[in-house]
Amino acid sequence: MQFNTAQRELTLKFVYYGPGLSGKTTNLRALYQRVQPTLREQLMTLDTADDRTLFFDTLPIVFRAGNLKVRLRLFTVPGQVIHNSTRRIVLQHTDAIAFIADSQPSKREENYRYWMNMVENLRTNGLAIEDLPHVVQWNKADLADETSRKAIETMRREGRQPVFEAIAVQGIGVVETFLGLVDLTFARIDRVYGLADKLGLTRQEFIEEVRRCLIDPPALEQAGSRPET
Ligand SMILES: Nc1nc2c(ncn2[C@@H]2O[C@H](COP(=O)(O)OP(=O)(O)O)[C@@H](O)[C@H]2O)c(=O)[nH]1
Ligand SMILES: [Mg+2]
Repeated sequence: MQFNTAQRELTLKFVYYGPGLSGKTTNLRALYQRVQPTLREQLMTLDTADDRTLFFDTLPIVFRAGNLKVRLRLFTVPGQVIHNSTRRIVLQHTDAIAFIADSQPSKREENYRYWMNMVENLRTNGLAIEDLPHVVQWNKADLADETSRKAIETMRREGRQPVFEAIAVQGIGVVETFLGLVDLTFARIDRVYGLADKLGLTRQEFIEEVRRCLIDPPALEQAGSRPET
């Protein structure tokens, strides 16, 4: 988190992590479509960039909340095994993580491997997943089977983090995941930095401002996550 008191500017970094092809880039594309055009900057993705050194996607969203300027910087990591050093670098100074798991039964093992890979890469950056706001999105719900649904239910019951289901390619569940992460992140940095006091902005007001950035935002209860983590 960067908080520039003089400029009243808050910058938060969100990383979408997960195995290759789980739908991280698709999440950012779908979200981009739902952000009010005046507030979104360029979405840069590897698929469209000619520059081969660009190994991640990035989507900045800039808006005002009260008299505060908020910059949300969303990143994805490349999933391929060979890009681990890039994943590690993208994770530096991250404020929050959306782990995009693939609901296809054949991807069970890979989801787990990439979760462990993320934990390890966080550790080398001096970060711990337990201390970071994070949500899990089970994407490709259209390709899930009974065993995937059971795994998702189990994870929900364990209650370590908010769990969302999505079909990112149809734009389903994408905004809910994002808002869940925003909410959790604000709660966390408020607790650590007393942000609400410093900004004169409550968590509810903050999430309302973020919802205002979106076209056709979901109802609050759908976007909600657990109240405190
Ligand atoms: N069936 C299905 N396909 C999806 C879904 N989300 C993404 N995809 C497809 O999965 C492939 C990989 O998606 P992409 O976003 O590039 O994955 P990334 O490697 O995690 O960035 C693409 O062909 C997407 O169209 C989904 O919810 N359902
Ligand atoms: Mg991608």
